Amino acid sequence: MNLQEIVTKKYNKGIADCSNEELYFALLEMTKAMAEKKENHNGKKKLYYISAEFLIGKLLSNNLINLGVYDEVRDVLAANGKDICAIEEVEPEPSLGNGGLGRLAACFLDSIATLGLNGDGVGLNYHYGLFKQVFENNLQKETKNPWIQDESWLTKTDKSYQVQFGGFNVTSKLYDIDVTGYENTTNKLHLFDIETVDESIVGDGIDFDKEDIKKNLTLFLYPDDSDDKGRLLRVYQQYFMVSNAAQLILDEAVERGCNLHDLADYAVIQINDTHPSMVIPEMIRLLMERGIGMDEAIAIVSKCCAYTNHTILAEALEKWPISFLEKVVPQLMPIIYELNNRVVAKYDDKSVYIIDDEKRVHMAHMDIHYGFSVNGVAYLHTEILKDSELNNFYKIYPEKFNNKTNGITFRRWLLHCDKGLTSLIEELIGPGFKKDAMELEKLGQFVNDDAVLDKLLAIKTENKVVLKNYLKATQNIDLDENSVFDIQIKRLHEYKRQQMNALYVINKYFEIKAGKKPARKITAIFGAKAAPAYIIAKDIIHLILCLQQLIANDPEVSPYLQVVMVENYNVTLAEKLIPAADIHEQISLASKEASGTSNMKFMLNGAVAIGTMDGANVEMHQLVGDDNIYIFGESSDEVIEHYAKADYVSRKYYDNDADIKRAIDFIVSDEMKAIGNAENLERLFNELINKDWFMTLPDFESYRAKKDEMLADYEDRKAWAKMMLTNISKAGFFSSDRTIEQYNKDIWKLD
Ligand code: T68
Repeated sequence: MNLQEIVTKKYNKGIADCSNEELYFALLEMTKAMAEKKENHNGKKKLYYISAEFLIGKLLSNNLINLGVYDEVRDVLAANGKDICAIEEVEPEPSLGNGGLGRLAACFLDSIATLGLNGDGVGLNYHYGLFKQVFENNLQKETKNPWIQDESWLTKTDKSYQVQFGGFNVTSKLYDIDVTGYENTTNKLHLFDIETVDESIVGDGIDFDKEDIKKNLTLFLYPDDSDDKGRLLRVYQQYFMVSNAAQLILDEAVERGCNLHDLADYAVIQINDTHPSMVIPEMIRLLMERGIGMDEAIAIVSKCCAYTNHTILAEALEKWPISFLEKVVPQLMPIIYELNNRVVAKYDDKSVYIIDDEKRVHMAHMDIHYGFSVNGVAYLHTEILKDSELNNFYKIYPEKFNNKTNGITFRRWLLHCDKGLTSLIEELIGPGFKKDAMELEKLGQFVNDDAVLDKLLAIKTENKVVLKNYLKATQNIDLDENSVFDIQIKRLHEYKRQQMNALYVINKYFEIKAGKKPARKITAIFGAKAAPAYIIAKDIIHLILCLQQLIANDPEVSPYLQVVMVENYNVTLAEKLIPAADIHEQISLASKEASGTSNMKFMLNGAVAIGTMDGANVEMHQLVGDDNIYIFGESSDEVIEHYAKADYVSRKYYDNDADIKRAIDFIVSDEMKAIGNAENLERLFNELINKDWFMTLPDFESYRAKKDEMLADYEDRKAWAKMMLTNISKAGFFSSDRTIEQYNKDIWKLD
């Protein structure tokens, strides 16, 4: 049925007479029906990408693009006086992830379907996604973030499993979301839920009774894990996810003709970070229940499971106390003990044991011993895993380690979010880049073509105006499209160093006050959510919001400098911010950002990076060369050495560098305290001068100098446009289609 037919059936009126809301639901119905028709795979082997997070974002436009009907639908709507962008606004965003890891999983599903591979995602149907951020008195407040409506992308299936917890069991219900590949097959995202979840136990905020598991199991993405109750709930969620996944995998394999002994010919499981790691003992348990002996069960599962590591930050590598697992999943403990005993019998190096002396289970260790592949997410990250973080494992299993540099889906991050740029590219090199991203290289021939460079600059300005209008309408923020848009959007974390960007702003503020005015107004745009229990991260948000207010109200400075912190940064906002960026900030402390993926999105949309030699920035730099990226700061080797020697003292930088001292002192100045809270500002001040664990201060001078150089270069508009074009032309490598082809070739080996 076409749109008009659905509208007639649903509402008995014409498209022109429908509200945007009615049209959204009609399009939802149409899209789901179209996707269903394209289903079905008959490959023998199937991939299961298990992840606690799938940050899918809004789905309407993306599905219309992938199904090849976007232009047609847009035109039909326009002919009836309707604007497809306004209809997109009706869709609530499913924010089922925290950040990069969850968004990566969503990009991967898009590429898996686009490449026609037989692979589904498996996760949880959280009723409330990542909290909605609101600013009150320049502080972050968290509120709940519902996304499920009566009619939604979810389709309730008749699949249901029993999941046993210590002392009680639950019955699951499976919901599916179609994953449409770009002009190819449709796969599924399987999201498990239980029907006893009770949304009424939450007020307006995000607090709820963490102990009533039947009512809260899938209520929230990432319940606050700063206390034991929250941490236990995480374990319940993780086991619920993997027990369902394992049952589904075995059922489907048997349906396809598997006899369980040959499971590895039918199923491959990608474990996305350690959140799904319990799938290993659970699969072993289920195979034993079905009559397979322990040795063989372990061998089978070890041939099916592959693990992706996304971080070297120690606090994120999950270690669950045995007491937690005894309580939640007592049936797994004998298996986990056995898995550990086998390691202990073989190696006399405690650092590779699954269970440590403090009676904690190291989930990553289990994955490495009992999986066949371990991968990092960018070249540098994988090298660090091999050389230091996981070196003891690398020495045992060098053949298991491999790199898979992250990627992004160009459907969402170019075709959907930057339609102007997409048509310019198509005009120049034809449509081939939509299927083969490496064709973007062909843009290289236009670097000296003035007409092309002018068009590129004009598209950027248009995108800046679109962002300006959107932020005015939705957040009452005023932007100046003639200023430089310098954007840092990502989770708030000290290692990502938003605080260093804020110190730059303060320094610039002083320079302007002293009469040293920038050639053009600078708009420093931030977007970031802080984990609800991450105190210093919230203090950094407070600092940025206070600076925003202080500078906006200072007539001496505001013509030259503006700070904007957008509220509730999410995928939808990213889609508007990224195409409008001139400069993007990738300034993590070298060695700490495993890869980063916003760096790739910005590059593809013609922004120029200022960044450290960290994560995938290293590969970006290699692709575009010194002349098209602004690199500063200490190298990862130098940083790792500082940690090893414990020789960094932030106080020395504060005492010896007048600019640094002036900027940091300003945080606790009377002007700032008149706007913000002394407690938050003082805590941040003390953290910076006494600890600064992620070494902001040693890199500050080189950062400041590099950014000033960049801003000066921006004034040569032609030279800048060349850099933009070069970045776009080299972005093909970062397509998630390339990443997925590599996963398939080296790890999954699907037909
Ligand atoms: C990110 N990790 C990496 N983790 O930080 C980023 N972790 O460099 C990388 O590009 C991205 O993964 C994709 O590989 C995360 O996003 C989490 O969100 C997370 C959440 C809970 C616990 C641990």
